[in-house]
Amino acid sequence: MQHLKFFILSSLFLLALIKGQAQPGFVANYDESKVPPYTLPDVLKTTTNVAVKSKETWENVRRPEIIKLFEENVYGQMPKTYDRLTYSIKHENASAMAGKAILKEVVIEVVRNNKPLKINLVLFVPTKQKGPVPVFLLINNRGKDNTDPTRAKKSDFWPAEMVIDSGYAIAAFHVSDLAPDDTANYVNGVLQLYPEQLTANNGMKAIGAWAWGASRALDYFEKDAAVDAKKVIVVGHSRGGKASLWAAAEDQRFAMCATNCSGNTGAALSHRRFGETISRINTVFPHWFATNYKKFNNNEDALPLDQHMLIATVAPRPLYATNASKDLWADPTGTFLSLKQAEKVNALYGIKSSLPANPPTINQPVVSSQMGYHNRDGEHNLTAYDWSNFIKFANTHVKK
Ligand code: GTR
Repeated sequence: MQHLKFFILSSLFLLALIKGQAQPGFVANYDESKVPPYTLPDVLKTTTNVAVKSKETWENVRRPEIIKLFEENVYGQMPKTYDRLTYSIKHENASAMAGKAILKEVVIEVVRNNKPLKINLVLFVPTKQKGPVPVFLLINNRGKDNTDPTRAKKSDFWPAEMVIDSGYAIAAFHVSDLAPDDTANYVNGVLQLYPEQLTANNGMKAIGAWAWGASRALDYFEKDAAVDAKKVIVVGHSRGGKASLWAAAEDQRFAMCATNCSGNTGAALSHRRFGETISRINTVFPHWFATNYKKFNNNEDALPLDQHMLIATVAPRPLYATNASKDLWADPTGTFLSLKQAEKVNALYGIKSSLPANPPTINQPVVSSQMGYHNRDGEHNLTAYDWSNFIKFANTHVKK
């Protein structure tokens, strides 16, 4: 009996550890009445307290200031230069998906200081479409079989057929090509090209590396006439959703961002301390964010920022965020509030803000607004439902 109890308890602990939710002594708050009072920095007020009233001041002063704050305190620097980027097509199939698509398996090679890095990109382009097409790019943080180029295995995590049928190209790369997702090995990727990042307190780590990889995929798209590099939609789920948001913030060439169930240090507000918190994420995933971010463990009130400001840096480009009803860990309310706070940047561009005043009910997607949102019924995941709304949203705001 004792043995059985021990077995069950240790299995549960192991499961929690795998899910990344175990941290001794950590109890997540899921009670709205226990959210502490907090004050968010205003997206439209500079650090020297100047009100931002024009898109010029936003673009020249406040936006760069916010990006700097996130580089310094959260995700680390984003290296912008390299010595060389080349690519080769490892495999091509002109009649993939029963003739609906062209498959390209691309190897992107980036070199800096004589050190090479290879990024494997899977790309399907619809055959029916004339001219360059917009493309959805997934930062894949789950199994590589989710983006099976042979299509023997199909997965709603990357529903390539559905996206192709909707007239978009679809691409993906795996995070492990940039930074393996573990504390010991994350250095064995792009950080080998930028070793100075490893010793800097504001050096990028895994999430920064994945976002950097998304920009290199975009560099490739600029060389491929089949896709429209001005219409690249960067998509990520959860930890990948934190990276897709950071990629869209750092690289204004991305035309749209989809950040799915990205939660803490993704789209949700940290000041709320609802569900996952900064100390919890930094403890269980010490290899994700810059060393400086650890200063804010159990110290949210000292943050000179919050995630609404990051969302604001994507504006006026369209952004779609999601949650799942059973995924309170990722704080659906805090995500919606974050979007609401960021919405006012669109007004500087004369774009009407049209998110509802309160979070929409479950399975009520808001797709007409420049900032879109839904809270899907169900668990923490990236599903065909989520993708179908990204497509509807992109049809309105990107494809046109
Ligand atoms: C969790 C982590 C979240 C989220 C998630 C995932 O364990 O706490 O921040 O990133 O993993 O990526 O699925």
